[in-house]
Amino acid sequence: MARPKIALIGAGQIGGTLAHLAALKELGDVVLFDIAEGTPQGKALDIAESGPSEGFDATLKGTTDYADIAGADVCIVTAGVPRKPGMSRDDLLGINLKVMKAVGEGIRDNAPDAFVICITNPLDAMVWALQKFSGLPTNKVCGMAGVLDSARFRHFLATEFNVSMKDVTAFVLGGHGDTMVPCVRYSTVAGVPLPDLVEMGWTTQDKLDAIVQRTRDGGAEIVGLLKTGSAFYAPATSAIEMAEAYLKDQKRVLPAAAFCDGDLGVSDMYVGVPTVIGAGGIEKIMNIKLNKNEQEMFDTSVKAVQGLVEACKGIDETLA
Ligand code: A3D
Repeated sequence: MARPKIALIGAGQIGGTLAHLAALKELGDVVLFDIAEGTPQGKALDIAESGPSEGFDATLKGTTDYADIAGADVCIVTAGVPRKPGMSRDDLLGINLKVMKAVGEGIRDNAPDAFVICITNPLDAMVWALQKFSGLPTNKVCGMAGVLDSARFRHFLATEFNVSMKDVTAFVLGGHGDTMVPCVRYSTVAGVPLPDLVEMGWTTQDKLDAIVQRTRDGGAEIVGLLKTGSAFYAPATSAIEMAEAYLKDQKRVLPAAAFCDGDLGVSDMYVGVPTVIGAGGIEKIMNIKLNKNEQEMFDTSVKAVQGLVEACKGIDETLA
């Protein structure tokens, strides 16, 4: 059986890391696409030359021609520009919307059967626009943010409790922005919810609140340290987790920016929700119950995403 084909649209910091991880995990053959002539070809060759030492057989090809992504099983989109210090994700909207149009059409014309994972910011609005521009089914187009935000939350919690990352489950709902909703009640250490751990004296409410805020600011913290761009190792790892769930039909329960059609009270919009990812793409959205406080935070987050979607419609009339 032929190896799966993984097309990475954007060969920058995240794109290069995605290619390396996909090859190391032998998820399939990799095509790196970018408009910057030389960058995708150089990165593909560099990573391919690590194959003999690592012992992987995946092929890597760099290209500036969309024809090379033909028949891709998975497309991961990072094309666009990242944040610089002082910028919000929303500041990227105008530039990256134009990029989504070109990418959406490129995928539509060359890889219409692919499972598409968008990473470009502002995430929830860009994945919405990408689905519209590409015309692919909504269950085959999603955005990566929740896996990363949840991983950051889990990392901070495991460090605070001094327990294995493996035993900390957590998830984050809503838009990938300052209004994201880390779900404290649904986050656990080996099944024990965080509020119980506060009662048990494992941490204090103040410390937990600070961790929630640090999770919300997780992207900005890295941007502030790097100064020249945004996070790329953990974002790439998170998207690879989603791609693997699709390619291996793992039915993983992962938070993702998924198209909501009445789910969690949201309609005709992409927002971060718990999903099941398998061979059918986004196979299911878990319609979890939120309490009053969580619902208010979720509504605020949804409203922020809605504002960005409206801004997209204002910029490109074909989206209206
Ligand atoms: P960067 O290293 O600048 O790579 C972006 C690449 O896109 C560059 O190589 C560009 O040449 C290329 N590009 C630009 N326009 C096009 C086009 N029309 N077609 C194809 N390629 C193009 O950025 P990065 O890899 O660090 O980040 C990529 C995106 O991911 C940015 O928008 C970030 O804001 C976003 N990001 C999202 C998250 C989430 O959790 C959602 C996390 C981190 C970064």
